[in-house]
Amino acid sequence: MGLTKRQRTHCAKVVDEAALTATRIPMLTLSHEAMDLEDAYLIQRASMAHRFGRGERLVGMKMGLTSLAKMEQVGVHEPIYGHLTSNMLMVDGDTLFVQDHCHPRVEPEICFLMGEDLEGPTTPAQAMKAVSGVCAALEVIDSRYKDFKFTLTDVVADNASSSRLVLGSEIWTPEEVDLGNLGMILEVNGKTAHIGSSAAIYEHPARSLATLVNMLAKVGEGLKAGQVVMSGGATAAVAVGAGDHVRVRVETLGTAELFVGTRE
Ligand code: OOG
Ligand code: MG
Repeated sequence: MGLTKRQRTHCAKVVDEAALTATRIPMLTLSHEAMDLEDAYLIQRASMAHRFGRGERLVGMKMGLTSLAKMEQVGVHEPIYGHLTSNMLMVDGDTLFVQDHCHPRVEPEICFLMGEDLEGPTTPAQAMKAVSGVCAALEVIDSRYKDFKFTLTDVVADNASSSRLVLGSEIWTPEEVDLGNLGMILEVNGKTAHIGSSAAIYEHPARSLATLVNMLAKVGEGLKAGQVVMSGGATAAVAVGAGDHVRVRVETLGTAELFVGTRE
């Protein structure tokens, strides 16, 4: 670890306040060059502690940068994970308020609902045995860094840009659907913005899930029954603004949608 505990505590407060107040900040690594990946995940966890202190609950985890399109868009080529909290959950068809975000982007995903606790090491097939449901999902990401630009450690410290998630209303059991190659279409205002496949999500969304569990096992953690897991954007994310309507259509699984508006 390159940073002191005091420096990590400071960084956690900076990213937490930036998210809370929707304020764009300079990359942490500009002032904390020595930050390594271990520091970054410790900062992420310390920033979550601020959220839990305000009454937010952990509802699940997400994988990020699991598709080539996502990696290329942000210039970081390594999968990462982040924490999902109760304040991030939106109901299918809800409105996202621009004032609550720095520069929101939306991406099409597939989400797992955990039916059982799951700890690594695991394989994709084993991990799927702990899944009780799958659904189409939209993730709203909102890097707190200026110009949406960051390094690997910066984005990890910023909780993998997590901001909101919308789960589709149709829940399927994993036995009912082959997740290997489902078509995924991201529509903005009724027009196709990106076309992808679930195969783009780390070759298979189940592989993304297993990788998450194996990453968590390295720090002695796992997933709990009832948690949700976002497997990662299948295509590049699209920037959205007030007035937009965004919908993902996933073959077989159905849709998830949100509106973007301005709080009066
Ligand atoms: C990092 C978050 C990545 C995904 O699905 O790939 C992510 C970012 O792009 O800002 O959520
Ligand atoms: Mg995502």
